[in-house]
Amino acid sequence: MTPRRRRCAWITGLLALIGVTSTARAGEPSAAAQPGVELRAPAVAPDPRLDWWREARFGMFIHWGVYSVPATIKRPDGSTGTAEWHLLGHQVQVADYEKFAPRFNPVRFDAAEWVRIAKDAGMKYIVITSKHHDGFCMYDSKLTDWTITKATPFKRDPLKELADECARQGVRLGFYYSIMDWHHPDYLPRRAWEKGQPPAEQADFARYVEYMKGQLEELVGGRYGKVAVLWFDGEWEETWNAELGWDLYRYVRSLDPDIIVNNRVGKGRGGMAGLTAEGNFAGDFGTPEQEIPNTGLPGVDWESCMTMNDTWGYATDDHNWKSATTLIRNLCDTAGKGGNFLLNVGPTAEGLIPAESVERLAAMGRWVRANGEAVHGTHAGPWRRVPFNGRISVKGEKLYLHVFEWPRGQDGAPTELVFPGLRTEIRAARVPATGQTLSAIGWMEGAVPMVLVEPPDKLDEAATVVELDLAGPVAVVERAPAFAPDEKGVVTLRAADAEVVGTSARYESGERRDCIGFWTNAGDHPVWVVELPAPGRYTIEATTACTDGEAGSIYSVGPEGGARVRGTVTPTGDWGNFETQALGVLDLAQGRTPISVRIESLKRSAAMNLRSIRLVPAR
Ligand code: FHN
Repeated sequence: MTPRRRRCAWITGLLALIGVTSTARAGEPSAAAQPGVELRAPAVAPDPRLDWWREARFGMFIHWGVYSVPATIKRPDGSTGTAEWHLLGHQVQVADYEKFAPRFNPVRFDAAEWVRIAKDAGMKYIVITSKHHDGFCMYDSKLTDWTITKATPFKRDPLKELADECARQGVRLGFYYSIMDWHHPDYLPRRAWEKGQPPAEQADFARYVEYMKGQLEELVGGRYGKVAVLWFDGEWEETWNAELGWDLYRYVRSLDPDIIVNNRVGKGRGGMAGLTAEGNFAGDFGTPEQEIPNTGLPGVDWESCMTMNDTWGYATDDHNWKSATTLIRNLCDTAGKGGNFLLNVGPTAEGLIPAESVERLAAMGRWVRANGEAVHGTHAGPWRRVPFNGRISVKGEKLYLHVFEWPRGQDGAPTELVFPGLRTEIRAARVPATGQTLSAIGWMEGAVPMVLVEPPDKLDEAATVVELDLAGPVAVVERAPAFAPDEKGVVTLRAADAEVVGTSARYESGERRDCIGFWTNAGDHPVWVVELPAPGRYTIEATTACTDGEAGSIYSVGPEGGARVRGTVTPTGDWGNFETQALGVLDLAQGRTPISVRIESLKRSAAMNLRSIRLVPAR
C-alpha cells in the first residue's frame, strides 16, 4: 500500500462510521462537534477529591505483618496460597498464631529507605496494611494488645514513622484496613475448626463495628498526619452488608472529608474484576485485583492492585517474580485505560523490602523518569482496541503511544509505525526519553484516517513512548471490524474478536479458555459487527462451557434490537470443557449488523464461558 501522504491534511466530511469517538471529557476541551462524532463524556462529573489520585496513576501497596514470620505460600495439604493468609490456610488456632508475634522484630525497618524506593520508582502514594485479616495492628492501637507496639519486641510504631517520612518526602499515605478479623472475639462468622475463640453466641458484631470505628479514628484522627486513602478489604462475608458499608464510609469521611475510600468498604465489588456493580454501593473507586480491565471505562475511577510474584505477604518460597518489562507494561496498560496501578511489596520480618522487589522498582523508576509524562496525569486513550502492540494514553492535546513491540521489516530493522483512526492533525512528534523529534504524518485511506510515525533511534524493550502533539482535542475514528461469511457461507464470531460491553465479562486466553469469561454481571454483553453480502437464514450455534452448579442461565443471540434466539446454559462439567448447541434460526439482513449475546436471566454467580457464536446457513 503506497499511502497518499498528505502532511496532516484531512479530507473533511468523513462518512458516518460506526464507533466514531472522541476523548472529550468534563474539564478538558471538548472535541469540536463533528458529524458522527460520539463524545464519550463521563457518566457523572468526576469528584475533584480524587484529582491528586488520578494524577498519581501509580502507587505502592505494602502487605506487612506477623505473617512475614512463617513467610510461606505452602499449605499443609500441599496446595499454595498467599503468605498473609497463614492463619486460615494452616487452620492455626488464634493462641498458636499469637506465638509468631514475639518473633516479629523488624529492626532493619527504615521508613526513609522505603519511601525513597517508592518515590524513585515513580510511585506517588503508598497504601500499607494497618490491620490485615489476622487482626494484628501494625500501629499503636489503644483498643487492643494485639499490636506491634505491645505484642512484639519491636515496640515501635512503624506506621507513625512511615507517616512522618511520607510527609517529609511529599508522598501521600493511605491505610489498608480489613473488615474481616480472624482474631477479634466479636467478629463473625467463626470458622468450623476454631477452638480457642469464645462461642459465637457471645460475639457482638455491633460491638466489633464500634471497635473498627475506634481504630479508624486512631488512624485518621491526626496522629498519622493527613491520611489520603482508606483501603478497605475483607468485606465479602455474610456478616457485612451494604448498609454497614455506607455507614462506615460516611464515618470515615466524617473523620476527614478529603479522604478517598475504595469500594471494598461496602458490597459493590464485582469479584476479582473489582469494579462496582450497578446500584447504590459505597466507595470512590473500583479495585480490580491481579488483573487489568479489558478496556478503558469512561467516567469510572479504578485501581488495579497486583503482586510482583504471587503473594501479598512476604514468602521465602514464592519465586514467581514478574519481569520488570511485564510490570512496566502493566503500568502502561492501566494508564492507557485510565486507571491506577497499585503495585505490592511484601517486606520481610526483619523490615526489608525483598531485593527482587527493589530491583524491579529501580528498573521501573528508570523507565518512569524517562517516560513518566505518559503515565502521570493522563487519561484513557480513545481507542477501544489499540491499533498496534501497545497502549495509548492522553493528556490534554497530547497523545502518548506506548509501543511494546516496534514494527520491524524483513531485515529486522525497525520500520514506520502505521495505525488507523487518529483524526486530529499532528503538530509534532517526539520521544520523551531522548528528546528526539520524529516525523509523523497523517493521510486518508478512503474514509479511514491513517498515521505513520518514523522509528526512533533508540527503542525501549519494555515500552517505547512517542508523544504526538496534536492540533486540537483527540478525536478518533474507530471502525468496528466486520465479520463476513467464509467460503462455506459460515460466519464465525470468536470470543477474542468480540467488543465486550460491560464491567466484569472479558476475554480470557489460554488453551482451556479462549472465551469470554468472568460473566458475573447480567448487563455485560459481547457484540460483533457482521457484514453479510446478502440477506439470509442462519442457524445460530453457541459454543459454551459451564460447571454443573452454575448452569441454567437463559441467554439470547441476535441483532441488537431485532429478533433473537434463546438458549439455556447447559452443564459441561467445568469452565474449560466446551460444547456446541444450536439455538434456532434467524433471518439476517444484508450489510453490517451488530450481533450480541445477552443474558436474559442469570441463574447463579456467573453465566457461562462463551467461546464462539456461529451463523450457519440454514438449508
Ligand atoms: O484476602 C486479601 C488478600 O490477602 C490481599 O490483601 C488482597 C489485596 O487486595 N485482598 C484480599 C483478596 O482479595
